[in-house]
Amino acid sequence: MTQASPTIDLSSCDREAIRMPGSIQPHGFVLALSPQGTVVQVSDNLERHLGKHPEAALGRTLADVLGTDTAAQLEPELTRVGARPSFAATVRVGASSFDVLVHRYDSLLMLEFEAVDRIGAADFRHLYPLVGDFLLQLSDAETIEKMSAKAADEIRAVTGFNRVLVYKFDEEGHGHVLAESNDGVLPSYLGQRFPASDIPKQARELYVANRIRLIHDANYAPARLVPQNNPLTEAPNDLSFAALRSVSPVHLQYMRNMGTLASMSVSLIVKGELWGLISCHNAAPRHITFDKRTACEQLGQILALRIQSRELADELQFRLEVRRIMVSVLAGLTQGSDFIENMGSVFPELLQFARASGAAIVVDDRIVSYGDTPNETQLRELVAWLQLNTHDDLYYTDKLPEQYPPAQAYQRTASGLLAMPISRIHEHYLLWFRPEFVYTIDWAGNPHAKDPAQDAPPAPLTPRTSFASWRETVHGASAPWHPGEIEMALEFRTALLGIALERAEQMAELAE
Ligand code: BLA
Repeated sequence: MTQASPTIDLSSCDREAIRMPGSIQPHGFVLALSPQGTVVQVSDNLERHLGKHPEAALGRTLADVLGTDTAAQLEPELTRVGARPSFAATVRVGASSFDVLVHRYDSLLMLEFEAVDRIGAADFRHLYPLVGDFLLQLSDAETIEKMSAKAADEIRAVTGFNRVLVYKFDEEGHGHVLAESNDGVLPSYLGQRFPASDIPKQARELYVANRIRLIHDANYAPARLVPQNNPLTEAPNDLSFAALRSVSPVHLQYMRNMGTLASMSVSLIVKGELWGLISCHNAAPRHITFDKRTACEQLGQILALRIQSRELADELQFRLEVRRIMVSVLAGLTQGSDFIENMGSVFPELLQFARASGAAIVVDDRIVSYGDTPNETQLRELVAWLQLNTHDDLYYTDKLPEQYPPAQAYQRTASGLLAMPISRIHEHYLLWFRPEFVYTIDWAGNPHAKDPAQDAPPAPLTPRTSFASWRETVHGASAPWHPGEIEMALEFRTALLGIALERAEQMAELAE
């Protein structure tokens, strides 16, 4: 494995203009036509593919550059062209065959010629049964993990990549490998986590617009566009939708460092946002033809739609379950006479209610706690801080040590806090704690499970450093509080205050 090149600047990842690299990947070539049908820009690898000097093609027609037969084959396909590449034809020029993709951008008609091994035209007929079978398979899978695993298997079968990962982003953009299909050539990354910074913001934005990308050989030398800028606008070409767009050198280095020379990723868009990626890798360079890429893109769309409906159903299920627990807790609370004892008896449900690992009730001098919580002194200090600093019906954070530095002392048990004042008059609190997320992860089957801090520092731009930096990023943070949990907790509080009020009235009646 190579080390990251010292010339690569990692501080400006978010600013790299990846849509305008001014070059393409050299396994194909580009001819850009003006609205009048003249070649006005070409890639400088024309010589290699066509045996023609790039300058000699400028100012000429398609027929001049490709021959009249090929031009005649292509021209009818160039009349209705949109901003996304569509397949025009498979053409033969000299001894080589090319799939030609065409799209219109920046007032240019962009023709991309991808070298292919086969002689005949690309064939899309196999797509229909494939997509139909996949839909059926997905309807049998109950969980998002199982659906993702099926998608990974299917995409590996279509493309022959060594490894296919289904990668999900969390609210902060960090990634988590949910499913994997692997032929054993490359290491497994199942369960692995990566920081948001591994796929910078502008790349994610591009991946929402353009849902598939292929890197054919991470060792490639880019082919530059001639002239360098779009001659009609004098500005760098926007290659957002060009299938041959040259990719970020930082990412190419990352790929070389991880021992993968080819990659393809398919965006998973759920409710209009980048939910995750299907990310494929190969140890050796690999080309996937447009017809197969189209199949993968469609499988990705089907998976994303199924994920969307599954998430909606899971959310409803989750709310029902939380409500069921809430009702049973409230029923338990009306049993005995001592409120605190009553609360103590429903602790296990209380934990389940908030998916917490510790809970405590603080009522004046009395503290009752259950599960993993800070100690009594720490709890008192925390409540004193809450009284001074929080004034809402509910306070919650998944980064307590950041908000309240003394919690650094016990962040492993309590990085997340949900605090509920349970009296309108007194300073009484119900507290739930969530542990530091890093330590709750199930690393089963993951070869990278051991603590990286104990090893020599890993080389930059590798999944190993990514994992270490992910750990760094999520230090002192718990799993986030789910909006459904917060809503239910507020409802729970209202019910609890109602019970307390009823109790107080009963006591008053008794006293009369
Ligand atoms: C792009 N980074 C990507 C992509 C992935 C990853 C999947 C999409 C491109 C593709 O299909 O290959 C990240 N790939 C991973 C990770 C694993 C993996 C985490 O296989 C783990 C198994 N990358 C960095 C840093 C920078 C960076 C520090 O790690 C910042 C300069 C940049 N990554 C970067 C850029 C792109 C990218 C700029 C966009 C590439 C492009 O489309 O031009």
